[in-house]
Amino acid sequence: MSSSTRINAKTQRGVEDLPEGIILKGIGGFYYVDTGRCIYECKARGVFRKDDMIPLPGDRVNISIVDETKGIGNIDEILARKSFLIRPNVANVDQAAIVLAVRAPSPDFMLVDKLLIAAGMVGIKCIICINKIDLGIEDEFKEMADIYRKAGYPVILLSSKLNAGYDSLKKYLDMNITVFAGQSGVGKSTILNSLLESSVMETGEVSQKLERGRHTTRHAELVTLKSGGYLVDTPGFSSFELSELSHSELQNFYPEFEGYIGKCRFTGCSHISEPGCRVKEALEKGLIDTGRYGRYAQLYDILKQQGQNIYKYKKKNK
Ligand SMILES: Nc1nc2c(ncn2[C@@H]2O[C@H](COP(=O)(O)OP(=O)(O)OP(=O)(O)O)[C@@H](O)[C@H]2O)c(=O)[nH]1
Ligand SMILES: [Mg+2]
Ligand SMILES: [Zn+2]
Repeated sequence: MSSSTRINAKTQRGVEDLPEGIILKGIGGFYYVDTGRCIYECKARGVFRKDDMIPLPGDRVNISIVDETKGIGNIDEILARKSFLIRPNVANVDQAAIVLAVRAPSPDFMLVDKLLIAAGMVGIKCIICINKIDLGIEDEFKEMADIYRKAGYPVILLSSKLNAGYDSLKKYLDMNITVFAGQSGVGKSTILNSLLESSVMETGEVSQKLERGRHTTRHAELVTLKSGGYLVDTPGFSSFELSELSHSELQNFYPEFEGYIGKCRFTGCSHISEPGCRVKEALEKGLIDTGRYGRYAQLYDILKQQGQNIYKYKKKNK
């Protein structure tokens, strides 16, 4: 940020205007707000506290400028949120890029499916990134891509080693806030660095070297793409549990079931063992991926059990 950009902002807008911006990150009570012309270090006024509203990265805000040359301001208003995520704690996320690797680590499809469901539950669209295609043979990663293409998700094949796929990925990122999620080591931070053409994110090689005795406080942070759009890196998951989802709702988060739901012989069909099930018919015809279906059935059982445990717990503690 140069002082000339700040002066520009001042002369073209006038200091009395309330410029609108987006919070990139918050650290120690300061929020860094990008107005498109420069980044202001802002404090949040007490007004949000009564509403229990804590400013989050991704929040659209109105600021007033305290010192134009130093780039200091105040957040006066948080504009209505479209959405907010708890992990990472970011507002207004448009989409999730769910990353898996062809190998190293070998793909955890259950984790991918759970992340797709979790994103679906908060109304965030998803794209699937299959990374490290340099480590696999074509048949292998095409098969992986098919699983998710068949389910209706856009799939992008990537490799940092081959510098492949980034142009296709960029088309999905403009003008959006995209969160990168997935297993540890699949290459999320490497992808962000390639997109940003710099080493902003810490990747596997670096972190291994610094592992011992290191304290990293991970703040969710929006990083800006030159073409517009913001990216959020997240630390990898080793496990991930779905909560607050009932077994009967699970079906709604499988886009490939959509055309069949409500058309089975039995109302309230679970698509597990009932006769006359349209989902199972589609599965037998090969229209629905067997692996995805198998994991649906597995998750259905888990959620049903979870629901029963909650019910028992509530009854006991009445
Ligand atoms: N062969 C190959 N290696 C890759 C590719 N992308 C990333 N890697 C390597 O995979 C390792 C992990 O990459 P990261 O970018 O740190 O993975 P991450 O998903 O951010 O991992 P966490 O931060 O732990 O969740 C590093 O050693 C990268 O160099 C790729 O396309 N091909
Ligand atoms: Mg990382
Ligand atoms: Zn059915």
